[in-house]
Amino acid sequence: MFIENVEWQVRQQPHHAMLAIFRRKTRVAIALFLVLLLYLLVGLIPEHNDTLFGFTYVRSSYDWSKQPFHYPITDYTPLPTGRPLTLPKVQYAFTTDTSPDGIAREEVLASRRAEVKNAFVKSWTSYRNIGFGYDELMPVSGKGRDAPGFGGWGATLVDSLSTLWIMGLKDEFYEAAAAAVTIDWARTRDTSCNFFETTIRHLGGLLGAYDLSLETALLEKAIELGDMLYMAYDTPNHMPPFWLDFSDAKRGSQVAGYHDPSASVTSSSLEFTRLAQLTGDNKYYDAINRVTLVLDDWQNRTTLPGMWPTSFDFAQLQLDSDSSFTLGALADSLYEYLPKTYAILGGLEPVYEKLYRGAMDTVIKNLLFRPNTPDQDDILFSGNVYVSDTGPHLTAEAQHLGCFVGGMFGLGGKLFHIPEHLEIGEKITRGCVWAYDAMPTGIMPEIFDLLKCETLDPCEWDESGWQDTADTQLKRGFQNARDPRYLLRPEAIESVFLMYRMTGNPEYQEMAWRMFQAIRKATETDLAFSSIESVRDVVTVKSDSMESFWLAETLRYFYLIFSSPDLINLDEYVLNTEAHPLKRPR
Ligand code: DMJ
Repeated sequence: MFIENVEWQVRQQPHHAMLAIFRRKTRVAIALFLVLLLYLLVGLIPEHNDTLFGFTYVRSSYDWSKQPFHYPITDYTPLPTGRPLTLPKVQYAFTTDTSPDGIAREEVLASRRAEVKNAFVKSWTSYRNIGFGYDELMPVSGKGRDAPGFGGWGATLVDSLSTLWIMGLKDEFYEAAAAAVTIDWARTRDTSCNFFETTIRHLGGLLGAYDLSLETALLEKAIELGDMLYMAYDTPNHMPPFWLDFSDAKRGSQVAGYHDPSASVTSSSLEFTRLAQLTGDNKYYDAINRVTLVLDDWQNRTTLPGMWPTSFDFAQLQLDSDSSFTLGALADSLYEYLPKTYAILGGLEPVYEKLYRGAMDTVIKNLLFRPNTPDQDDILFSGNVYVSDTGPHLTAEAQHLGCFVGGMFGLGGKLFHIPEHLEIGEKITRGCVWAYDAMPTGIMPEIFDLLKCETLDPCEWDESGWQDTADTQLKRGFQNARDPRYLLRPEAIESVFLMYRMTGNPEYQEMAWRMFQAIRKATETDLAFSSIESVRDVVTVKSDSMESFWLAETLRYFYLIFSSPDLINLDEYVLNTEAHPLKRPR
């Protein structure tokens, strides 16, 4: 049997071998077929797609992360390490009032919240139906338009994401997010983009929406954009320009500007720090840290030590001849980002406290003024200083853009234990509300001049001085309303909201309600809300413009002030200058 079997095996061997070869070939053929099938299937999917958490995420057609710097950086400064410090609480310790009065109050707030939400839904729905994908809706003519320097990437779409989430409009949020994660940053008619605006609105918008929803595709889209914006630092001295020119960035021929607004080239620290924290990639932090080192180096070498001039010569990295100083237009968020960057770094980088304290000491001594008013109102404004050979000269000009200063002083006061700053912040915030109440529409003008007291203390009303110099159609104390427009800006309600959250004083909610009703009445159109030509005319002329910050900031702050203090708790989030909530480290 054994022998027979051996024989049989011997006889069968060629046949077995052939069968084995045949089986192997079949297996190889099947494997090849499967590989081919997979290849064909993958080929059917557009090259750069990825499906993440239900979104069809589409990669941009140009990958900036693959492009090496022409001015390479070898030693990245890493994010500060260690346990985040336990920083002082920013928010007032609110308690829930379950008494009948407390319940009645909650009903009032709920109805105000609903009215703000209605205004948002009206604006969003018109944008969605008419302007979707454009940067902005034109709220009178009912068209979409792209804004110069905004790339046509849908500024309103991206800027609105976190408000949609906060207001609980989840279906709308997911629809908008699904569109946002398909944006192709390489598809634009523009040859360059505004580095500052794209950072605060688009990058801030995506990061804020990610921090709220944790949808990974939003972070992926933010990283793509972050990699593009990071190219702005590929200049000979690694200082960013105002415009990120795409061809120059690819060619390696970028240089920073000789006379750029100081805020534009310094206000990326929050967004880039958050990006570094979320990705673990220190290159983003290194970039903004280089700018911070320059701020530190320059702070006490300017003509108004403590502050930085309104324009920067980053090309030659030298303090230029500009001797004008303001917390308003062109410079604003440079200062705003000092305490905020301190907070997002968990207090682990002390330079931001040092810069803030140094700057605000100078502001208090030189820029703040008390307006001369018949009622001796206990309010303050921040003006502009020009330094000549004879020293600093203060102009008592107030700007709507400068109304964020109240909130900034409050935040600095809380984070750095400076009670005087919280008081100053309250007075500045009340100043802006006073200016709202002073106008026939109930809205503060874009820019105006005031009669001022000599010091920050109350002073006697000077009727004849005012009569001689002022436009006497205006409320006493105003010299003029040099730029009488209202552009749907947020800064006044921003500070009112922050003050409410920091002090717990419900008076701020009443101020906010007055402001909201005035703005709604003066700016509403059939489709949405529009900038107006003059806050002095009760019958308003609409200028057919609705910038994305109306949905991102103005309405968000109005909504939040009437909401539970736990919604975007300021001890958990820090808001970028476009009001996008970024998670603070614990
Ligand atoms: C917004 O884009 C930001 O708040 C920025 O810091 C200043 N300008 C507008 C709002 O007025």
